[in-house]
Amino acid sequence: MTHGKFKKRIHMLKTKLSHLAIASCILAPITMLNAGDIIHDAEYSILESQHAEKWAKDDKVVDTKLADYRKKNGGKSPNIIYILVDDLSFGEMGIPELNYIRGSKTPNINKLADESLSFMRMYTEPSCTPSRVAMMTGRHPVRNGLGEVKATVAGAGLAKSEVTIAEILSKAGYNTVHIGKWHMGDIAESYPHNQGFDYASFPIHQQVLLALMTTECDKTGELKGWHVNSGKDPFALDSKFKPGGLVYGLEGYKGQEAKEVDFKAGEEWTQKHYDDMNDKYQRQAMEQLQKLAKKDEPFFLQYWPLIPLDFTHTPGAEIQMSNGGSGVESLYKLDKWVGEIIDEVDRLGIAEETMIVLMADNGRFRQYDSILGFSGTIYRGGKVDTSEGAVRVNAFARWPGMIEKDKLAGDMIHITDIYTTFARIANATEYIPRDRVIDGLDQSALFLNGEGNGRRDYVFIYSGDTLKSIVKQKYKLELPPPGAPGVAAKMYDLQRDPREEAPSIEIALWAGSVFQDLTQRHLMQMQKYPNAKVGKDTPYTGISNLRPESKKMVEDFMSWSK
Ligand SMILES: [Ca+2]
Repeated sequence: MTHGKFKKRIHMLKTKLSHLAIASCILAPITMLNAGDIIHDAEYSILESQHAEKWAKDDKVVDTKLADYRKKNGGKSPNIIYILVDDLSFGEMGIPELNYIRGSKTPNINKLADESLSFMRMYTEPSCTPSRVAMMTGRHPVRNGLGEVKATVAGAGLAKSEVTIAEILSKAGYNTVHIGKWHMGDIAESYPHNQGFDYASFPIHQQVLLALMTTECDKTGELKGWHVNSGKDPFALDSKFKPGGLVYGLEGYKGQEAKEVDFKAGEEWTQKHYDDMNDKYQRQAMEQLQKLAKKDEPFFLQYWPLIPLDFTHTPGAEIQMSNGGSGVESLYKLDKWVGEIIDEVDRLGIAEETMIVLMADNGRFRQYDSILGFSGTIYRGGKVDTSEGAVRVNAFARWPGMIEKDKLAGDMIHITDIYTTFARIANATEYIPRDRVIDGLDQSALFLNGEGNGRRDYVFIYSGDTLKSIVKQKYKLELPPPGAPGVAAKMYDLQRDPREEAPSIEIALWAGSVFQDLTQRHLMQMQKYPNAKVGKDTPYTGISNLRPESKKMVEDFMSWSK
């Protein structure tokens, strides 16, 4: 191919929807879907058409395994514990060899890995809110307006119209509890107890507001100048410029208003509050586990800890890891907590009735590497990037007797697949909505039949609402920025170049056109099923005991947004 032809071919990647002829013939399989089938991304229908026979056979095996399991357990589906670790690159947990290299320890998570199927190719979204939304809704967050991380008060969040995994499992008879980080909005409809959980204990915001906007971090310069009293600027005229009156920890029961807990009017948020909040979530996770295990129905316990994100060492605490970073120290603590939970599952005698899945939500917060002590390990970049370092994480699934222990799986899997797979394992697939695109694929054959039974060989990587990268098999395309020439598209062989350091023209020459088709299929389908809107409301609705300073802050916020 001449350079001119190549350039033209790559350029077509950006022409989006101009080639209707190709797209309409490619879209045909979608329109043929029976009403009642889950609508997956267009790319999935390409795979399905090539593997329908094998997958139907495999599905029968999965159905038999699950039916036999329920028969042995009085008709009950298994309990599910889902632990999501924040901002941790692949290799930071579950792999003892890498603990040595990093000067860290994660003995309990390493033991969990030995008892689990470990996923070698788990992809997430590039940051906290998007990954959490993807897991809860089975959809890329671009589809529901939550592609961006919400850092401060926003008056926005997960819309009521989204159908969460907690709602699905509730319908199937599960008791559902969420403990810890939520980070999907500061409006009533977004709160976990209004999105399918019977009970939830969670901070309304994330760790920038909880672990960095502390008086300690202001003084040490880890988050400069945010505090209303930091520095005296005689020329600062706007007294409303710096954030104040934030709401911290909430607790809520399904159908009721939330209550702010453990914080009084006029109090200052400190590192001690953050430490206490973390300790409390671990305590509550243990208490809820004990309570849930006593009930007749199966349970879904979701525990999303705030640590290892921790920017200041707890005063007086001994540094225990040779790495010494605050995050690495906190990971050691979290590892102990994970061990406590797993030991409790075993002690309660429910190990064989409980599937435990532990994974990270995205790569490390690299801007704070020097404090946290984390690293990208094998991959380049960290959260908010679209390199593998942003979206490749460790993930483990343990279910004795049902998931083979001490195995690895090279199959590609995405965080949205957790949604669809949990639904299937809980015998609740019928509650997955059929009126919207569900990106999550059913990977129960991979979970239960092991490596080689995955159903995905592609992942779309969005940054906000912009499609930035596409992975197909071992190849990755980084789309050129708007206005850049087509040849600026970079392609990588992720096995030869896992750090994405040397874009390969040799791949681009043959793969340009196939990536173009793939992109078009995806975008065409998005026109057919338009993206939904983010939920919007006054911030801090649905809280029964707002402090006066929080009410004032809301009043100010609403005056700006008028
Ligand atoms: Ca995160």
